[in-house]
Amino acid sequence: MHSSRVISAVDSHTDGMPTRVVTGGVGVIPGATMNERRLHFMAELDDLRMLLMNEPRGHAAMSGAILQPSTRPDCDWGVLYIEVSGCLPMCGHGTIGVATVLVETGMVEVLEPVTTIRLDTPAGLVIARVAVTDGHADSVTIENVPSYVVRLDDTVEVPGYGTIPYSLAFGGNFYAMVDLDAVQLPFDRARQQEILQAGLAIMTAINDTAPPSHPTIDGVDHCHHVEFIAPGSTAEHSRHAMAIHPGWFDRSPCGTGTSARMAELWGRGELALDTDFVNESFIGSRFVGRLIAETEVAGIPAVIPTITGRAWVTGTANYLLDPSDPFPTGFQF
Ligand code: PYC
Repeated sequence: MHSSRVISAVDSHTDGMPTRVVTGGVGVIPGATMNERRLHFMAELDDLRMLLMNEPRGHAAMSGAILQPSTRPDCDWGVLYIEVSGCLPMCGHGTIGVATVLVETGMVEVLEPVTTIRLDTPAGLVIARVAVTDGHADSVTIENVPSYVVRLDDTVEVPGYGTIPYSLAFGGNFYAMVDLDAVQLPFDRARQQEILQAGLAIMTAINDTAPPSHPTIDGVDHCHHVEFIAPGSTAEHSRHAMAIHPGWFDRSPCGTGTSARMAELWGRGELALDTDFVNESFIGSRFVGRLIAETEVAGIPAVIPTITGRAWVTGTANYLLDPSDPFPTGFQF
């Protein structure tokens, strides 16, 4: 066995969506903040993301998180989110996976019934409260970054689809929210390729004509997620198909997407603070969200969401790179 790299990881899934939590073999990424580390990683170290996310070590819907020492004195760990599509500023299912792994491996001091972990993410401080019984992480509630509406009831011209009504909100990433009826497709996984094609066309049209930009987080300036809202969804219980660049669906109910959706409903006056919102994924798994406070982002009215979900550890591994491997950055199929 020959290896030029050895990366240690604990694999998990959050309500169906994988998070490969990298616990060793990376070293400290340069940067004074986690967002600086994210920008440095994307420019200089992206080979590592591709090695761990692409086939054959990952797959077309792979997701992960690299643990780092925190850059701020008030946090326990820093987190860099990695996916097939790049490095997200924040990932809800990934944070629930990270918190579960930190508790179940003893990488934080574990307190019962609740272990509180403060995480330094590229999008800002995220607090994870883990319900623990006999060392087992039963569920995780994350307090997410401020979430806000960018636009309500706008339209975009989408080649092949016509004029599509949508709203756009930030919940850690930017999300376009579109009624599935607007692209005349049913909420049916048998039609996933058509739904995906519509989602990719909508995000391209938005990015070409009116790309969003976060006022305080550098390099967060595009929409790579389209949340297709299923018919019959309400401000209490919503079902959706989350189409993500470059071509996959979130299996989990998407923590940052749930946050964006709650910000949108709050912006419409349809969701009050301290009220449960159940968000259901394309595979039927659920997160429970709440808005717990109002705040602002560079003068824009915003809300603080919490998201509750569950994750399970699925394995531990050392991922190797043999110097003669013809696919050192993997491949997408
Ligand atoms: O849970 O925030 C999330 C997420 C983003 C992309 C996939 N999952």
